[in-house]
Order: sequence, then structure tokens, then C-alpha cells
Amino acid sequence: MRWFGRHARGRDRRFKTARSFDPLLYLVIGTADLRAGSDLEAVAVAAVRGGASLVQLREKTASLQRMVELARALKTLLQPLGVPLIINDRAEAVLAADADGLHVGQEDMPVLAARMAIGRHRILGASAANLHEVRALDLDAVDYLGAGPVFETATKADAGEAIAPEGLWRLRVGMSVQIPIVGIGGITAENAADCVKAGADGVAVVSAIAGAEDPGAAARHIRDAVETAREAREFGES
Ligand code: TZP
Ligand code: MG
Repeated sequence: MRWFGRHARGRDRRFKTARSFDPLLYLVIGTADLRAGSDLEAVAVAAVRGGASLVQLREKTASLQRMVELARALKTLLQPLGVPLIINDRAEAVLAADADGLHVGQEDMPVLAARMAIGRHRILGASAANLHEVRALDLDAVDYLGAGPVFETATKADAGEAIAPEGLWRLRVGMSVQIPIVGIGGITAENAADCVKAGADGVAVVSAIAGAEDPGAAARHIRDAVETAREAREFGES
């Protein structure tokens, strides 16, 4: 355990740098993830009303201008609901849309560069599948870790092999800096609790919400599962 640094236990709250957030249910969404005929903003708002506590805009092919337009539109809707908006991979879009944070993958910019680009007060997330990848990150610069794929997923072609809940557990116990871990990849209302039992603080979900007929109801089911599992963990039932 490190005693100094942004995430040190017992740190002085005056040094807290990121905006506060709860990773309980993290909707990750882009236009490619939607059912035919559904609308990105409507799905995001429905998911938030169903219980999503964080939203990430993940557009892999959009131009910067389009990304900024989508981000601004989402931010206008999410801000009054008190839900932070994170942008995948595009620091320029974070600044242009004044979004709440940035998420970077292993192949994106280094986390220190990302932190310098977005400043101290925005949320920074990074992806990792195992401790080897975690150790390559400057964790002091990062506010949460997206870990996975936990289960098989068709949403991200190059997601790599599923790490299973055991993989989450290895990260939880092996990490020297205790930042929140969010499981991602193939997560549904049926398996979300397994991620929490394995040490995740929340789950990130694409298709089980964005591809659902009723995204609000889908979010509510997953949120209920995560909340119940978090409470059980807190009270020592598992
Ligand atoms: N990173 C690792 S798996 C994944 C991302 C973005 C996709 C998760 O999508 P789904 O539909 O929730 O399995
Ligand atoms: Mg990326």
C-alpha cells in the first residue's frame, strides 16, 4: 500500500483531484451499438433513469467534429441528471465538449499524457486485462480501471481472451494502488454479481443495455444485481 499519492489510503481530502463518481453501472455507448431505429441520446437517458451512474461515449470511427457534437448533446442531457460523461480515447473531444473525463485503452495514449491533456480535475480511466498491463500504467494518474473482457463479447473484436471473475480478483488483490475496478465484457444482469463478488466496484456494459429492447429496464436489472452484491460484500455476506 502506498501512503502518498492521489489514491493513498487516508489521503487528505484537500488533495482529491478528480470529480467524484460512482462506477456502479457504467454505460458504454456509441452509435454502432444501438438497435436499428434507436437514438443514442434517448438510450443514454433511459439507461440513466434506470440506474446507470456513469456514461462513456465510445465512437470508434466518427470524426472529431462529430464526436464533439455527440458529446455536447449528451453532456447537456446528463449534467442535470448528475451523471458524468466520459469520452473514449479522444482527449481533444473531452476538452472541446468540456466532458467530465477520458478513458484510454492499452493502445491509446499513455495515462500520464492523458492526465496532462485533461488536467487534474477530470476523471481518467484506463483499461487493463491483467497485472502485467496494470503495472505498465502510472496508476497514480488514473481514477478507475476498466478490466476485461470478463466474459466473451462480440462487441469488441480485439477484446482478447476473457479473464473471468477470477481475473478481476487477481487484479483486485494484486494492485498496489486501490482505485475502483470496473468489470467490462459480456456483462448482463445474470453475471454482474459475479464481478462484484470478485472485487469489482461496478460493471461497464454495452450490448446488454444499448442493444436491449428496453434499455431503461435492462439498466435497472443490472443495477439491482450490482447493488445487492455490493451490499452483501459490505456486510460480509460473501
Ligand atoms: N472493452 C473490453 S470488452 C468491451 C470493451 C469496450 C466491449 C463490451 O461490450 P459488451 O457488449 O458489454 O460485451
Ligand atoms: Mg481505446
